[in-house]
Amino acid sequence: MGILAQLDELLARVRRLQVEPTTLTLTKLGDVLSLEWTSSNLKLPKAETRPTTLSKLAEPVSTMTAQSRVRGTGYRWSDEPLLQVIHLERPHPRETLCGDMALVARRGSLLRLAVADGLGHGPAAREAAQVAIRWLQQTQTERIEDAVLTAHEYSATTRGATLGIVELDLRTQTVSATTIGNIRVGIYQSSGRVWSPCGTDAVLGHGRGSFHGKLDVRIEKFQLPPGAQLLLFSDGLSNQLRLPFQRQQSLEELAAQLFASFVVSSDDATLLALSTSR
Ligand SMILES: [Mn+2]
Repeated sequence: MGILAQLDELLARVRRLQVEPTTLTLTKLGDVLSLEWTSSNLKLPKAETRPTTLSKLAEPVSTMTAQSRVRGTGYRWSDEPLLQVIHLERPHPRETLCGDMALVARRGSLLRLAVADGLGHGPAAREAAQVAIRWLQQTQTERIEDAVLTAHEYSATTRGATLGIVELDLRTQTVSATTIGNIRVGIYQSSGRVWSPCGTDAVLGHGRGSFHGKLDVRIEKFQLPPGAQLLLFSDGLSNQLRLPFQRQQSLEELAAQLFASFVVSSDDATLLALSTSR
């Protein structure tokens, strides 16, 4: 499929979210064209009614706050027509800046994704997330372990952040991932979550240099099953997050549905969704 056909299909999908993309960016990297759309005020679908057994456990969900100020960004690549990434974020209801930040960076056959959640919310949380993501951006060519340790070191001057980071090898469909603190990383299929890395219960930027605070970066690998979705999300979305029973038309719609159904009203919220099959 040529990039123009992809663009057509993409615009049709984004239009189904009842919004025109505010910006559309085409970038040429060698032979590969990358396409990125951004919309600063996505309209979300109605939250899906959750089954009673789950809703008892679930955290309260405010559709009021979910319906506004959701920023969406989508990524496609001309040489990988089935690969796509969607990033949705919304700041804490009382803040203007989101204290979560995300990274989507492709280098040849490697795609690196990250979500950083600055502790608390507001400008200081944003700064912590920004420093972590900036250093992860600058260390893309390094091994994930080294990239995380560098981000950890430079985050020491901030209030700290939690982190989820994933690298997908597009040739082998192998996912390498870890989490530092409570960012959720998971591979989901229709039956539910099939895999999550164990990660480390720590905070990026905290305890640097101290004996007990030494950051243990544990990278785990998993083969991405065909048709699965890879999700990264901050604790602004409920840990109860599951794929909806009704299959969505597109990744854009799936991400918007998940965001609307599982966003919590008391925090910044970020969802990164990757699919290699729709
Ligand atoms: Mn948070």
